[in-house]
Amino acid sequence: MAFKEGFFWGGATAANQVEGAWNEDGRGPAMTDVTTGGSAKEPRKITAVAADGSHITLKRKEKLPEGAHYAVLDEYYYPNHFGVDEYHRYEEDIALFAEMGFKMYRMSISWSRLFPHGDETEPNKAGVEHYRKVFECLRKHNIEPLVTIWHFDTPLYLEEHYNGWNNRQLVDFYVRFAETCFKEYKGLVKYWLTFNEINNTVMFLGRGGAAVTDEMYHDAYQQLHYQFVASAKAVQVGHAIDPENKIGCMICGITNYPLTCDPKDILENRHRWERDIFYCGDVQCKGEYPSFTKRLWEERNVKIDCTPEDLEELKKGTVDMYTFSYYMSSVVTTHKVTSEVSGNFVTGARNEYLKYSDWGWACDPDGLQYYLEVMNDRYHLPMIVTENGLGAYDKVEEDGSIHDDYRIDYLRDHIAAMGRAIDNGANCIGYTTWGCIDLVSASTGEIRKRYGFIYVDIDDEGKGSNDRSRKDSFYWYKKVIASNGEDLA
Ligand code: BGP
Repeated sequence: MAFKEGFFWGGATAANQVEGAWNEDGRGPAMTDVTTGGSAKEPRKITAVAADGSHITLKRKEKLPEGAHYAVLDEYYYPNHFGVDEYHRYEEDIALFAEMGFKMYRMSISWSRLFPHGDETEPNKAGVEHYRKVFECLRKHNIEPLVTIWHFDTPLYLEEHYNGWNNRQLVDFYVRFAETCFKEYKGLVKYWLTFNEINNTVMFLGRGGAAVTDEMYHDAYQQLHYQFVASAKAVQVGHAIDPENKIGCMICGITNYPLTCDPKDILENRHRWERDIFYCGDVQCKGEYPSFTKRLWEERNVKIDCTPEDLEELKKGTVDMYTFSYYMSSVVTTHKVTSEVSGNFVTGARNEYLKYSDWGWACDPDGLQYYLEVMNDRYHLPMIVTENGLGAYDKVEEDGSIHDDYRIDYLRDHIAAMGRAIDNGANCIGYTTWGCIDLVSASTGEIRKRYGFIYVDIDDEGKGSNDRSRKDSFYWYKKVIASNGEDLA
């Protein structure tokens, strides 16, 4: 009963994690192209050449030393260079999505495929035409594209020569990129997201218990501010080009719980929601910084570049829908934690009521229901769950079949929870599972952390036939969609 006619069932990917073809048809590199593979235990590295010519590696977010430059080095393997080759195989993959009955496919446009350096005034035609063909193919199959304009892939040139999002000029470069997308794909694409998991910039700080300096907080809030302004301007441009456009924010959604009923934990938990979740959502949905901003900035001596004109832009550029990823919940406490877990950019106490994935992510469908209900009350906007899924090891049987009942269980429970939230009034209009086809993991760079309904025969070193095959979950999801969420068995 929960899902209305026309509910957007589908799946989601991001350009840098599926496309490959990293240096084809004029595409410029992005940060992921100088990022090695890793694992849950071994973080991915960023490769560079130091001023003296020696090869060095950096941690994510670590600043490039004076005189150094990012570089692809022969001694490393870069999984995003090949992805799962979707750049060349999109027709086959979209046909498989259509076979499952997808109503919506969430994908992103690689910024550096359209603007190889990011600061050009004219786009790279080959890049523009590539996505036109992809959208036409989706339309042919009656699949509505949902397009993320920025999914973690600022052109490397902008990172190196402009200091990335610390520089206000990025706002204009981004808006030019977004405007190009709105103009070129008018009539083909109607649903857009400005920034993927925009709140990661702040949520990521202190991951794994690392010390976070005031300067790091300053940079994070400054980068976010420029992204908010860029997003707000893009929303206005998008509406002006086509009033039919529906443009959303995309928040990394984590449901936080207090570990104890100690009022200090309750307050700490509330403040975690404010910093990690509401801060970005409020700016993008309500058009102004929330009242707790002052406290957040003062706590960390943050003074950002923010003009009265910027605040006007934020007011004028609020989003049309609230979208978010949801994988897990997290536990917050002021007490000493004896049993810790970390996953998806957060660290917290273990929740004894939940099961954890092989990568330490808490599986918590009720948390999805809770999240949807909270956001429904707060923003009164249509919502889409734009990412949800289970990263797991899959085993291919001798006959080629893949029995991924653990994935089916995870998705079934989350769809049921989403249904309960809708029954309780939440205006959720769509659900695009993450990694509907196996892809390169964003956090670890692994392929073996698989999310797909569609298996891709490739390993972490890029070896394999790259052939596609259907997992059990493929047939299951097909049934779910055909019954509009009624048949979850
Ligand atoms: C989100 C990102 C995605 C995706 C997903 C799964 O944070 O938006 O790009 O990768 O998480 O994470 P991972 O790939 O690290 O398993």
